[in-house]
Amino acid sequence: MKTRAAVAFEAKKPLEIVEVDLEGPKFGEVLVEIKATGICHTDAYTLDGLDSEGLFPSILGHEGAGVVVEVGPGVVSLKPGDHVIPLYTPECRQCKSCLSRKTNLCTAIRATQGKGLMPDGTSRFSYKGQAIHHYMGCSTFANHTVMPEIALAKIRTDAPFDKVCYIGCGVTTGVGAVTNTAQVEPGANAVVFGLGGIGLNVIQGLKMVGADKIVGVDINDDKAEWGKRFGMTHFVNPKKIDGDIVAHLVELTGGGADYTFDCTGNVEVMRQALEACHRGWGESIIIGVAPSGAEIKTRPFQLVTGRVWKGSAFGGARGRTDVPKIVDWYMDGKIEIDPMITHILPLEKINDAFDLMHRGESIRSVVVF
Ligand code: NAD
Ligand code: AHE
Ligand code: ZN
Repeated sequence: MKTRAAVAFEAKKPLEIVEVDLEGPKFGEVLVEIKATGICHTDAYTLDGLDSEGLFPSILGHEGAGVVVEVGPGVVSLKPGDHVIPLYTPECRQCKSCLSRKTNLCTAIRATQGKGLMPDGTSRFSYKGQAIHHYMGCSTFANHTVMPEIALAKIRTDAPFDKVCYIGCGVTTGVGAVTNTAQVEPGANAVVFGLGGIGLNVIQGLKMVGADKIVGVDINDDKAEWGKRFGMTHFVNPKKIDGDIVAHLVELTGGGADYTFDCTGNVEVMRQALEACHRGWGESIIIGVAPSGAEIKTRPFQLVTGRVWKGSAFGGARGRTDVPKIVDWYMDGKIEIDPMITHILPLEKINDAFDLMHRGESIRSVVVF
């Protein structure tokens, strides 16, 4: 079939809207009509050529929601008409990682996914006879995509696509980093670095679990109001304080934070986040994705004296199990999504979404098909 897609033909070039060819679903695969997709900073990072796994040409996008159109042979858990959220972290429930119960990082199809291919080692997308890579196993910047069954979460049919698509990455990543990875307890104090589409969801997760002091740190003053809107109690712009940001935050949190979260992808900020933790027990969670080749550093003494460095991918969520529950949280008013979706655009305007993000003017832009 033909479908409309925004194709990344080259790094650092705008996406081009073209009609691509899409092969139907093979064994264990599902054809999905994407109804809406968010634009996450990770899409921009890959488009900017910063991802060591970045491939071109490809169809980016990993924060979508849509409807099952057709299922391939062997598919048992989905049928045409089901509403789904694509999962860049699948949940096969059979691999060593899934069975360990220690991680959400399912390994069933990770190798081919990282090569921009379906599990059988081929692509379903092509343009003028040339194969186009899939992205993060999702490629939601296309009106239709093919996904493995294990990478689709079935969700309730009354949830609005243009809101719950955000659960496909940003909401789950932010809230899940608090509830799954850090397991923040009521009364804890926390510092969140970077108040964008991820950081604000960390803040709403912290509020939800009953954190006490919630400090937001951002170099963009406009983010202060946004943070307060979702539960931030204190705002710090590192450019506007006298002296060292770490010392400032340690003082503000009465000796250091119980939990800190990096939602910037900047390795200098990651170090600040670790060092702003309380001696003896503070935990720092890295969520931000750093450019290819970047490395983190700190004095080992920081760890010897009890600070803990952790990372979190997709908020530690097991997608097929947890995503439908997070959709329920949204539908029941336990978490908010609507105010964070600052821009709704047609596919033809998708490059504007990247510009808005780079200028710090959006929280989340969503493309509706
Ligand atoms: P965003 O662009 O919406 O927000 C980033 C925020 O960080 C902005 O408000 C910006 O002003 C702020 N910032 C930039 N430099 C800063 C600095 N030096 N100090 C303080 N604040 C600073 O991006 P996003 O969509 O929220 O994504 C944030 C990061 O999380 C990205 O690196 C993205 O790739 C990553 N991410 C990771 C996962 C995961 O599973 N681990 C999932 C989604 C996104
Ligand atoms: N491909 C990059 C790393 C990119 C990365 O860390 N991705 C996160 C999700 S970001 C979503 O917006 C992730 O889940 N990583 C786990 C995984 O298995 O990819 C690189 O450095 O090679
Ligand atoms: Zn993302």
